[in-house]
Amino acid sequence: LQTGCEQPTSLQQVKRQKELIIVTRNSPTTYYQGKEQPTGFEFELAKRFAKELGVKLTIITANSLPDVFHALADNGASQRISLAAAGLAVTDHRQRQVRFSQPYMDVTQQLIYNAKLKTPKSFADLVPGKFLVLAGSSHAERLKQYSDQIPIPWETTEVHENIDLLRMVNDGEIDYTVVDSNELAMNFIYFPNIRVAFDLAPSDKLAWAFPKSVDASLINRANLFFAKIKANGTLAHLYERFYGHVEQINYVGVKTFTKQMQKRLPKYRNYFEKAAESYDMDWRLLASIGYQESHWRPKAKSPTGVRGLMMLTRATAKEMGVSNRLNPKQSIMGGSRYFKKIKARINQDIKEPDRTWMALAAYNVGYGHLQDARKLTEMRGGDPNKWVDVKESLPLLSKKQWYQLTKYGYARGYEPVLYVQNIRRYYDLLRWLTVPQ
Ligand code: VAL
Repeated sequence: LQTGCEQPTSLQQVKRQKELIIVTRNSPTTYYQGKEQPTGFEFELAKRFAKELGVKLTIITANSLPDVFHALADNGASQRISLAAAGLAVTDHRQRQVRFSQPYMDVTQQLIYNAKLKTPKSFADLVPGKFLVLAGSSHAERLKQYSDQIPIPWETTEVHENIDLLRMVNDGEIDYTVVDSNELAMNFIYFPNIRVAFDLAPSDKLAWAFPKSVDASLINRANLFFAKIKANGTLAHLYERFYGHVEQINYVGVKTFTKQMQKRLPKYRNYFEKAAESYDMDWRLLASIGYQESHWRPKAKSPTGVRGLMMLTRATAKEMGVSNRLNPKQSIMGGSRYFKKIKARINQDIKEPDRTWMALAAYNVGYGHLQDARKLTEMRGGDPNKWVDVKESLPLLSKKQWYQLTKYGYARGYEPVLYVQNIRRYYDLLRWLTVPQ
């Protein structure tokens, strides 16, 4: 009838303008500039959604949470913003202002305090001090609901991000804050003085927010997209990439690490840098391997006969031209060269960073076992080129029903998984705490 004059749907609109414009926050869990390109969990999701729609992605960053919602509300006007992808929790209050997609992640709000304070078991235990949360956040909304139980005043800020609040608690500038569990998981390794007091029930669901006035077409398309990436493992893969390896860190480990970074590492840093230069690698990765192997102790020894800073076997040492395994320089050069050699054997189809994780696993458990685990991964319907899948199969190498199917048989398959996890956490710390040369 009058199709020609009808308003385009929100989905048609995006396709016509050939551009998906989203608003987000610049933060570790959402969107930030990585070493070479932008990254962040929300960015990676949005990038894939835009690709699926066949349009280009444009990012607008809001300076605060209230600004995220203003940007959405003003959307019809000039900015043409389609949605907000900003780690947003679905809350009652917000549901009156915006429309949410299906959730893509569950998180828990956690009360964070400085370790020198007494552990609060509940709000009633909070002692007078500074309690700060993000303005307009799901956290502020939750605190309002609990207000009759909270004995001290709390304030909100528009000028900080949650990462700042964590640092401020760590440094004793404030006493309490609330952040989401995913934000804490990703960042607490950098803040040894913060602790979780308790969870603020119930848990929250994170979703994308759309302008209230919008028709359902783009939201439906986003829901389809979420259903698809849940089913095909993309979401799990992204989750592992951003949050996977920090889960099991313990505070003692971080403290010892940072202590040894000042005490032992300076003596060997030079050798790691030389080795990295010779073999075209990041010295901080090599140093992380060295820490995992021996805590940077050149005279380390194990009952199985491996020794030295990089814990080389006699055979490997010989192959790498190491005449004295207890000489730290030789050990570092030899170990790095050996790692390089193993890495070169890893299937060319495996992309970074998975390539590095697989090489580390092979360095730890042996190349043959890694290949076995990759075959098991394939048999089980996983992707043998993805670390997130292969690390599920490695532990099966210690179970007979599985190892009897493999070429190289039994292996302590849990070890390489822990090994890689530890090294990734040390590597994160070193990248955070050292300035590149
Ligand atoms: N999830 C919180 C919120 O919804 C923050 C971290 C964005 O307000």
